[in-house]
Amino acid sequence: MPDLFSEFRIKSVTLRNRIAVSPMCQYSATDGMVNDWHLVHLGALARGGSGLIVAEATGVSPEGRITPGCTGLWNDAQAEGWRPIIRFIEEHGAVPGIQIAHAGRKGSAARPWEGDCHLAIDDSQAWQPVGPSPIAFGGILPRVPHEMTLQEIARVRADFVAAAQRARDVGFKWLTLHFAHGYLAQSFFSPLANQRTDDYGGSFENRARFILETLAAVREVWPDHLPLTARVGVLDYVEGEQPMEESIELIRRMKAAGLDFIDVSMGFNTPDVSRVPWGEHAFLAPIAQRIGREVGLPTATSWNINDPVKTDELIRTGQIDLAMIARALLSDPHWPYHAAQALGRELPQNVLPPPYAFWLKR
Ligand code: 8OZ
Repeated sequence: MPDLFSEFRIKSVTLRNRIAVSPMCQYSATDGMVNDWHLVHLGALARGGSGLIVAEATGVSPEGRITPGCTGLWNDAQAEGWRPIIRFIEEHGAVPGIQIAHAGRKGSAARPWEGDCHLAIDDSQAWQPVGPSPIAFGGILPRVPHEMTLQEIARVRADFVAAAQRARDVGFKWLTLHFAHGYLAQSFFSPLANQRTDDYGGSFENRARFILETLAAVREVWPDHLPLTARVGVLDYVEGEQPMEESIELIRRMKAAGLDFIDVSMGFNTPDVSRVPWGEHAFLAPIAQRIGREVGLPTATSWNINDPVKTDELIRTGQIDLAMIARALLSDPHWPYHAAQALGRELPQNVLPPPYAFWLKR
C-alpha cells in the first residue's frame, strides 16, 4: 500500500506525494485578477513540498464569484495572470491545479472579514445572485436568487467550458469543478435549493442534469491526458437532503461522463451546520472510501485533516488516495516536512528545495 509520501499517478500527471492543497479562497483579487498575494501564498505551498496545489474557487463569470475579491477566469488577462504562479509551482516540483466555480445564490457576498453577508443591493460591487429556484439560502445570505432560464443555464455551461479552456491554455495540469458547498451546481442537485418543474428539477435525473451536462461539456475541451476532477457535496447533515444513494449514483454517472477523480465534500445548502461532526479528524474519510469503492474512482477528501500519523494511515489503509489539506497547510506550508519528522521518516529528497534542505539538514 502507498503511504503519505508515495507518488500518485493519474493520467499523464505524477504527484510527488499524497499531500494536496485543498482550494482555499483568498478573497484578495481585484476584478478577478490574481496578484503578488496569490504568487506568494501558492508559491509558499509549492516550496513547502505538497504534491498538488489546487488554486481557489475561481469564478467562470463575474456573477459566478462568491465575493468581489474572488479570482476569475472569464477573460484572457485573468488567465495570463496565473502564468508566473503556474511556473513557480512547477519549478518547485508541485502540480498546479485550479477549481472553477459559479457561486449561484451564495454569490454577491462581502469578504468573510468584512461581514460574510450578502452585499447591499445598492452596493456598487453587488450583483443579482442566480439559482435554480427563487429560494434564498437564508441566514446571512438572505437575497432571493433570480430563477435561471434555460438560456442562462446554457450560458453558465459555456462559461465553464471557456474557463476550462483558459486554464488549459495557461498550463494548469489539474482541473477541479466546484460542485459542492451549496454553490450553483450543487444547488441544482439539492432538493433543498431546487424546486424547478422543468428538465432541471424534480427527479434525480433532472437535478443531476446541470452537473452532468457541465461536466460533459468541459470534458470536450479539457485534454484527455489530464485529470478532470470534481469536488462534490455528497451530504448536508440536514433533513431534506438527497439520500446518499443518489449522491453515489451521481458520481457514477459523472465517471461515465469523463470524471477521473472525486474529491468528496459537503453540501452546505443551508446555514444549519450544527450536525456536522467538525471535531473528528477526517470525518468524511469513511464516506469517501465507500464512494471510491462503489464507483471505482480514485478519491480524496478534505475537512479536519491535520494529524500526520492519522493522515498517513488514511492513505496506507486505502481509505483515500490523496489528502486534501487546507488550514493545516495555511498555518504551516512546511507541513510535509514536519509530517515526515512526526512519522520518523527520512525526509524524501523532493520535499524541501535545496536552499532549505541545505540549512535544515545541517
Ligand atoms: C467551505 C465551506 C463553504 C464554502 C468554497 C469558500 O468552497 C468556500 C467554502 C468553503 O469556495
